[in-house]
Amino acid sequence: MNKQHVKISKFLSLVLRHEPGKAGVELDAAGWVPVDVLLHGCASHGFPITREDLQFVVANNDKKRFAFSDDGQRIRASQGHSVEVELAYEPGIPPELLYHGTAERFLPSIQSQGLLKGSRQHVHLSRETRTALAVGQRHGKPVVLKIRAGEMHRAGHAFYLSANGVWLTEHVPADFLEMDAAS
Ligand code: HQG
Repeated sequence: MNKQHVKISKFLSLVLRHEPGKAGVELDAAGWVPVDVLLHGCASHGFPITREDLQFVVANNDKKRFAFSDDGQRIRASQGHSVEVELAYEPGIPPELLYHGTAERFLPSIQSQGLLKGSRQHVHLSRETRTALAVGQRHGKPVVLKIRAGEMHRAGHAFYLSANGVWLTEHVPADFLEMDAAS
């Protein structure tokens, strides 16, 4: 992706996850918006995107953040929303261990409350420590937490795998967390 593609990807994240009004569009209950409506809305809000660029960004986005519907007529973000959406992923069985990257300064609060979804719809967990580390770095001095996801699932917590490979859950109680991912 070139610089322009990254700019488009960031704008799409804003519109499709957080503030659809920035492009004058509305998401349906599952987070979808018709592609034509989106392109028209972006253009009329000072951010014109060609259909080719949109297709390129969806296909080549580093985290595959966006997906077209099967008929190609609609688009949505696969996860990461702060607006309320019902993504309708099937509950799944997570790997025994998952990881979450955060900043060191959040640890005391995480230790007492567990992982909270904050402004998003879910807590986001990664299969790999490398991804978790990169996520944590965005917030400050990174720390990678290990989540005993298999145990958590057996204790009745639902997990969902997003279309782009992120594991989602409502809340991770502190009991299932290990502060030192290397241990
Ligand atoms: C922290 C990226 C204090 C949490 C990534 C995180 C991800 C607490 C921050 C996606 C806490 C929320 C989401 C507690 C959690 N006390 N802090 N009890 N519980 N936190 O950005 O997971 O590149 O909403 O650890 O790949 O960092 O945008 O969540 O540090 O999948 O596609 O509160 O964003 O994807 O921050 O990132 P965020 P996140 P994209």
